[in-house]
Amino acid sequence: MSTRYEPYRPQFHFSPKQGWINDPNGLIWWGGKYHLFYQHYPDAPLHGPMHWGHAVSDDLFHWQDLPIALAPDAPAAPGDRSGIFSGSAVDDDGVLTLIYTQFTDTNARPGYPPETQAIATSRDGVTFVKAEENPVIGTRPEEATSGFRDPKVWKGDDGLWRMVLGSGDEQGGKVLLYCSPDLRNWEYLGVLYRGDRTLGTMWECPDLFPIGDKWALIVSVNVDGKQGVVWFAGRFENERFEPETQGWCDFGPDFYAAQTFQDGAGRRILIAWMSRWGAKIPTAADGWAGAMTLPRELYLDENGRLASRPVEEVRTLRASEKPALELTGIVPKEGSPRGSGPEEVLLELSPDVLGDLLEIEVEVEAPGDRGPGSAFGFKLFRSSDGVQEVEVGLEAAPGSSMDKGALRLYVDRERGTVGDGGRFECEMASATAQLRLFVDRSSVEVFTADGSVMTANVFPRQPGNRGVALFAKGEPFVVRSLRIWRLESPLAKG
Ligand code: DQQ
Repeated sequence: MSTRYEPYRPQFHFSPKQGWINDPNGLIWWGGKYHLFYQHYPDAPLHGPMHWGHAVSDDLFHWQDLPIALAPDAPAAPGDRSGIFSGSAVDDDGVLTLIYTQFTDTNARPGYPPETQAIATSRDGVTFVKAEENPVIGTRPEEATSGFRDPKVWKGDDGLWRMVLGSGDEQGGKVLLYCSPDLRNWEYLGVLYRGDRTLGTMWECPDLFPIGDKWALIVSVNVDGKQGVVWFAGRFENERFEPETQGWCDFGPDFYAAQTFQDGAGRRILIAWMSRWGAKIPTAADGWAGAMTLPRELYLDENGRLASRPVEEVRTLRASEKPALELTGIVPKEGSPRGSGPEEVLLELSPDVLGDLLEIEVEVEAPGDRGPGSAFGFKLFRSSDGVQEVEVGLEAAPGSSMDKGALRLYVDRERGTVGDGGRFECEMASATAQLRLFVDRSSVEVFTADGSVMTANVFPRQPGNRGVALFAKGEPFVVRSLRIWRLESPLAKG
């Protein structure tokens, strides 16, 4: 770790010491440890010839860097961008096996297929050897015109390996399905599931997994400038997937290329790249770019929707069991303004007291009809004069009430970041809003009690912009409880 002060360096999110990272790859619980591989270009904070970086952890928060697991072959010509694209990991009878897309830069290597599937193996979980049989899938099916990448592999109940691959054509995204007895000989079983143009024409990083009594499929989509991860939950029968419900895995701007795995305790855990293509990345000036989201545990809610909550281990980051701040029953003053009354800052918290790594838990009620412009929430990354800040709030559409389900969660970072601005929203489903916010040096993740999430990077304009304030405007909200914990940095502990 550089000894230089890096104001944006995430403390409890994984980030590279130097160079670029994007998609998480090869997530697996293996040899008694969590393994995180990731798309990596070690030489500069930009997407160059891709490698797989590698780190391990006992608890999903304290990561130990290991040597690069997979590196591109020697360049065939100057500027050759060929490299190792995304993929997954399995335990093949004690052999840790990585399955990835070999991306070939056809300018440097004319005549080669641009994307083939390959494998590499390791017995010690540190050193990997590319298989002699590569590529294990050398040609794409004719119907897959827009891409052929990002293999996710698992073992079926019948003992055969299955692989999903991302693809598409001008009509929409597609997920292709393959089957193999030995990870080396693959049979194409056809299109598992396809979408229409409303979700883009190329689906990246597909993942299909059982959850509850259903199967879920997630895909990363890029449509009209919006990038994100869509989930479908439904049935997987006769090598085809039939969705019953559908939604977004995260409503924030910085969440892409998610991958899941099942850990030793049987949990289905998801990690995503906490950024997106084309993002403004001010940390590049410090020589690094990109971070991973908090690990999230997935579950199906009572309506058959795929929902997320932070993994339990996040609680071990709390600096003390008792919150640094605990308030209950903040009720509005008699005669609080109705309708679009002025904004009131209810509480101003100094970073000198709270520090800059926070978990905030709040339970709010919005009784009765809401006036227009009513909102409640937090101002984060706030400058001492309150001019620069990021708002995380709950707002009500006119005439709505919480039990009509018309409250909206929003993150507005327009005035608080040197990165990309923007305002992002998600509808709340529950009658009483419970939120859990995690604030790291350059991100905020908001989890709702009904399983939605919003993830946003924030690169504060000044390093000292770390204030937190509670605000309300318009129709009164009742704060049933507010608890704030200081979090300890896993980096400080090494
Ligand atoms: N990132 C990888 C691809 C994948 C894309 C390249 C998604 O394998 O499709 O770095 O972010």
